[in-house]
Amino acid sequence: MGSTNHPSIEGSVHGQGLRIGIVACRFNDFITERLLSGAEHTLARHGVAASEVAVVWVPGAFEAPLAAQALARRPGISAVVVLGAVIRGATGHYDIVANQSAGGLMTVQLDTGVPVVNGILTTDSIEQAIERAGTKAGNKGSEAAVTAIEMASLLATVRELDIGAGTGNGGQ
Ligand code: INI
Repeated sequence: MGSTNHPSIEGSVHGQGLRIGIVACRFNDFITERLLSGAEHTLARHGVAASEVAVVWVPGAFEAPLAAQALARRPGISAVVVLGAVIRGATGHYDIVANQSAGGLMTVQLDTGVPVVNGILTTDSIEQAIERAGTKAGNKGSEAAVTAIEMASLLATVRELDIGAGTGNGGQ
């Protein structure tokens, strides 16, 4: 992308050598089991070894940020994928659960510097959740897995970039 003579960087989708943590929510597990299956298959297809994937189950989306933080703090973790389903029709506190979990995940990735991919579905109905869990709207677990690989790759590349040194910012 771009036409000027400077490095233009995108992450790759090659997952060899990456170590991925997955947080899966038991709430609405009819949906989240399918998201997990999509994520696991996609990681494998992109070269992530099964031995380098750890799946951690939590009760619901509200608990996901804390588990994601614990995984992200483990040395060697390349990225964390979070899979859940918050369905408006099924809950009175939909907005709280959906917003707090998303905000918490963002905080974790910014605090730790480890990509945390939000694969928590937020839908108005169970039907919409099913559509996004391996039927007509694809599988958001698979998409989250690819995003995790891309962001892990991107950050590794950016951290190795040979720019900034000697420009007065200490190469930070
Ligand atoms: N958790 C979800 O992951 N999805 C939901 O749709 C949901 N609903 O419907 O309330 C939900 N609630 C549980 C919540 O995540 C916590 O586990 C609970 O509040 C205990 O902290």
